[in-house]
Amino acid sequence: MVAAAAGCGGSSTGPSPAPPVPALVYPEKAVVHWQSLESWDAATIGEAAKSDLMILPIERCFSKESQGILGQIRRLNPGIQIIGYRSVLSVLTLYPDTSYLRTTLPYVLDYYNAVRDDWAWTTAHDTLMMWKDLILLNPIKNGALNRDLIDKMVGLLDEYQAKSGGVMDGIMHDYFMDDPYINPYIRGSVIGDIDFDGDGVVYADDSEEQDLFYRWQLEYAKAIREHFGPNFIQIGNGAPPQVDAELAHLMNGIFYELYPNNPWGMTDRAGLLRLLDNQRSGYLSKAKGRTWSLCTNEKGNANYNNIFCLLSSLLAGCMYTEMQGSYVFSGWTLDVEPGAPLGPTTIEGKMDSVLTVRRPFKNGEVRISFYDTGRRQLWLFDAAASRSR
Ligand SMILES: [Ca+2]
Repeated sequence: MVAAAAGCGGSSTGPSPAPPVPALVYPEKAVVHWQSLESWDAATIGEAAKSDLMILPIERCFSKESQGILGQIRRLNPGIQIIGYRSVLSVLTLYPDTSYLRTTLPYVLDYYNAVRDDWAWTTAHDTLMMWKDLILLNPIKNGALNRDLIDKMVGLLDEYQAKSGGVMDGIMHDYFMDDPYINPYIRGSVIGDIDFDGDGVVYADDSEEQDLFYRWQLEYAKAIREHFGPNFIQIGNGAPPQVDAELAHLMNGIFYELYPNNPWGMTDRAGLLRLLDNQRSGYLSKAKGRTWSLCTNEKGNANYNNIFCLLSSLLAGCMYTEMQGSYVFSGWTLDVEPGAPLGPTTIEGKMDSVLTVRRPFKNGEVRISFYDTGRRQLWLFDAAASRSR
């Protein structure tokens, strides 16, 4: 744990000899906080330090205003992993006040400038936006994969890691895409069609362009792996890491957004079965001796989605977070103390009647069951199960 205490995350000089991180406390917590840390008091810092992993926007990881608080958290929990969140293949438009960015969030400004010549343009020469203020970058340059862009992104990450003493233990990619996504709310304001390679054939009709779009994302993840080594944790959001073994193998964990339904509306049963399947041995690669997936749902509340995330994490051997309507960490409210797992997760029953997923722990049993429709029927930690054993 000395390496983590010293703030050493990934290394550009090769694999760091990090020991496996044993999970000592179940359930395993992860903090997800996509805002400034400035308002965190001692109590919040103490609660955050109870987690195994913490995800912050990449620019917040590298901000001087965060360093004191991140240092306190590392002192309280030397095993915690600090992960920088950044959107895949895109850049935010800049607010006019760049002097604030220069002093407080310099990574935002340097990243913006680094990729300034890589914006994607539509057939009508409009900027290609994915979300409000988020511009898609072009994965294709001169008809081939835009490797310059990958080099610039990895190079800037390396520069900031070095300057900060390796503050980040890994990166979260938000999110991998099968195809470019333009949010329906802004589609009306994006004029023209997608044509990354500018050959006059729009993306929807250009299979070579489609292939390069996806391939770029794989090569980006591969470049980060090669540069920062096997113990630099990569966590992927989006559908591809859940279904594509090639991409999953480049990842060490999956960020399950809006779990169990995910943004594309799976049934609760399908969500849990997918989670369990993804955590099978060998699908994701290990970093620091383990994988780093987490169940999240910002539409959470204690008795529904948050507890479902917690129970699912115990079944799948991953982490969970609690959220109350936003990506702002506000502490822990659930109180489940299962102790260590005593055996593997088992699935009983049938898809056309009731399906039950269970796992024994020292202090009881996790049990989740579903109706034939895939809707959840029962989800609990049953402490009585240990007394009857
Ligand atoms: Ca084209």
